[in-house]
Formats: sequence, structure tokens, C-alpha cells
Amino acid sequence: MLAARATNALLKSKAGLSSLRFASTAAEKDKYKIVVVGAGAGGLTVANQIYDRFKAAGKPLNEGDIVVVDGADYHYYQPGWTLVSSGLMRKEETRKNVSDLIPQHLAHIKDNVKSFQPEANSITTTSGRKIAYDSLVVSAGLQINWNGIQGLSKALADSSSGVSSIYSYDTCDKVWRDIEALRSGNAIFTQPTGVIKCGGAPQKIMWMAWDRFQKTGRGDQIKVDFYTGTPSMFAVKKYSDALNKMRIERGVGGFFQHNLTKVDSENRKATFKNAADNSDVTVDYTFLHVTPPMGAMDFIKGSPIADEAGYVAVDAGTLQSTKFSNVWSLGDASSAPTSKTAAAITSEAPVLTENLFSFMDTGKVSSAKYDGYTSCPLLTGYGELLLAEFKYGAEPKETFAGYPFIGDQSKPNRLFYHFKKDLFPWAYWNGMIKGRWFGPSGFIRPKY
Ligand code: UQ1
Repeated sequence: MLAARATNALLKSKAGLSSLRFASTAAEKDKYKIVVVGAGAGGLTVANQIYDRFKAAGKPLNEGDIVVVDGADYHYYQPGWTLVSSGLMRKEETRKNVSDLIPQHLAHIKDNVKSFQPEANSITTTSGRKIAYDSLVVSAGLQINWNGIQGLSKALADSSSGVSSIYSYDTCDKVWRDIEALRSGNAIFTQPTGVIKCGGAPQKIMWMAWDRFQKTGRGDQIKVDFYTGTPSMFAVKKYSDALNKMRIERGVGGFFQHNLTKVDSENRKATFKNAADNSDVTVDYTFLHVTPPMGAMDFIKGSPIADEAGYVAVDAGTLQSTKFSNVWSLGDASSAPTSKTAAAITSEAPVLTENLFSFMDTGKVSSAKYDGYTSCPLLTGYGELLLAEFKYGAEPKETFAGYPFIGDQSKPNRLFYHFKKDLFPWAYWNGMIKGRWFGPSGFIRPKY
């Protein structure tokens, strides 16, 4: 009782102190040197790298010169959701409090952005606060349009529907439960037409489910089919060919240019629009894994910093806004024509950091250019993974090409499986979002 009271008093005084710190910050200034919008993978990574870059140049920023603006309670390790869905990780391990991930030297405003006023070098938050900046970095992600498919939200909310998705914290564990519960019938995996986060993920979970069905003696009773709005298995020919060969060998049906439009969970029927002849195709499912359509964030779409599609318009190499020279963007929110992955952020962040630093220091960007590097660690089963790595132009850019014992990266192997399952989650939490992990070059910051 006494102990509880003492703890409460301590908690209260702690809360009082921290709100004092924030209150004084707010009253003194609502102007920051650098405003970073978004406390996701891109925002945290780049905010820390920028702080470190100024310090390394002997021009350290003061505590609180950089502010991260994000109203979210939680930060998610989204690449972990395929692992959760495969029974390899607990979903709680993919989530941490945003406030615990922002170091002392970065300020944090727990509020969301409502609008941008780049002519006035300011943003306005949903609570009406105006925040001014010298430089703005936008890394706010993209949004998932769950309502873009008729009947989907209802189906996902029903625990016995057999419909699930790896694309949210709330539904990723349902995928695993449904895979384990399925005894026979049709298991259908979908991918929409258009841009999504991690283009390979919709088939990763399919391969994992397929392998699980084989290993637990259910393979003969379950038919697996892939219905995708895309024209092929993958955007890069080398990997697409390898994956299509695997699909045929494994007896998985491939239905291309089929875009899911409707889920009738009462009758377990899924309807697709076939782009080849514009027909509607309705199929029966027992298990349905849905990849929802995605698009630009509403608050960026139509804003002065956005392109026509609603992404932040940047130069694909420098990551500087093509409209306002003190605005920058990386990650899913940016218009850079790369695939939207954490791996892309490992290469974008140091380039953006170098150019932003150089621009603030000298008025000119540096010679650093993002080459479009991105990766898709494509799980093909338990203990095997195909590590697709490529750059702009859908051209392979393989870290391990020429390494002995590894050989061709289009052939799945066990080492890469452990990268995805063990190394990347560790490197993400302990290195990347602290600004200290640079993807293929590990802990060594690339030089430009
Ligand atoms: C990577 O660094 C990373 O972040 C921690 C990922 O995130 C989930 C990746 O998928 C990939 C591919 C990398 C790149 C690292 C190497 C060693 C190729």
C-alpha cells in the first residue's frame, strides 16, 4: 500500500517534470532547425543520422534543434508481420512506444500534421499548432485503403471468416491462426494492382503457408492459388522468372492481372476484375489472404509539396523536393520510384542526410545520389529465402554476387532466411532507427 503510494507519487512527479519540459519548449519556440514528419522507420533513421552528421562535421546541433512530429503511440517493425503470420515471431515484438525510441537530443511533438505551408516554412498540426522550420523532412508513410475492397473490413473483423491480412498489427496474427486451422479447400492469396509496401510480401506469406501445409501433411487437401493485379510474379525479371518456375513446380495457380474487388464472407466468395478482358471473376475460397490497396496519405495528397499521385515530389537521386529546396522526403511517402521497403530507407537516409547537411551548410546539395537500391527478402519456405536486391530500372544490385558458397541470389538459401528472421530485426532495433545501420554496408556509413 505504502509502496504503491510512493510509486504513484514518483510517477506523478515524473509526469510533472516531463510536461514542464515540453510546456517550456512549446512556450519558448515553435520554430525548429529541422522538422521531421513521421516517427516510423524513415523518420527515426534520418533524424538520428542528421544529428550525427552535423556532429561529425564539428558543427553539432543543440538538443531539440531537430523535432520529430508524430501523434502515434506506437512504432511498428512492419517487416516482422510476415514473421508473425508464419508463427516465427510474437506480434508484441514488432511494436514499441514511439516515446521510448526518441533519444533525448531529439525533440518530440506528439501531434499529427494537418497541412503544409511551404511558402511560409511551416506546418500546422491537427491540434492547430503552427510549427516553423529551416528544413523539413517528410517521412509519413502511406495509407492502407481497407475500404477499397467491398466487404473486406467486415470479413477481417470476423474471427471465423477465414479472411486475414499481414498488413496490420491487428490482423497479422489471424493469418497464422487461419493457416493452422485450415484442413482442406482453397487457399487464395491476393495482391492488388498498384503501389503497395513491399511488393513481395503478398507471396512471401503464400510460400510460407504452402510450405507449412506440406510439412504438416495437408498439402494434398489444400489447393493454393495466387491472384495478383500485377502482370508477373515480380517486377525484376531475374527474380520473376525464378519465382514463376517455383510456382509451377509447387503446383500453385497463377492468375495475373486479377485485382480483388469484393469479399462476400457469408458465402466465402472473392470477386476479381480481370484486366485482360475487364470481366468479373468470382471464386470460392476456404482461406483468403488479402493484400489491401494502398495510396498516398490524405494530408499529403493535394498539398503544395505533393505530386499528382499524392506522394512528396522529390528528385529521385537527391531526395530534395522538386518544388521547395528546403523540403526533403524518404520512405513510403516519397515519390522516388523505388519499392517501398525498410531496405530502401537504409540507402535513402544517408543520401538525404548528406544532401540536407550540405544544403544547410553551403546552400548546395552534395554529390550523393540515391541509386534506387531496395531489397525484398522473399521468404520461400521455412529455412529458405530468395534475397532480391535491385535498383532503379528494375536492375539487380546484389550485395553477395560473387561471394563464395552463396552463388546466385535468385536461388533461395538458409543464410538469407536467418538474415530476415534474426539479423534484420536485430539490426533494425539496435542500429537502423538509431541512425547507425546502413543496410548492405552494415555499420559503416557510405561515403559520397
Ligand atoms: C537491411 O539492412 C534491412 O534493415 C535492417 C532490411 O530490413 C528489414 C532488409 O530487408 C535488408 C535487405 C537490409 C539490407 C542488408 C543486407 C545485409 C543486404
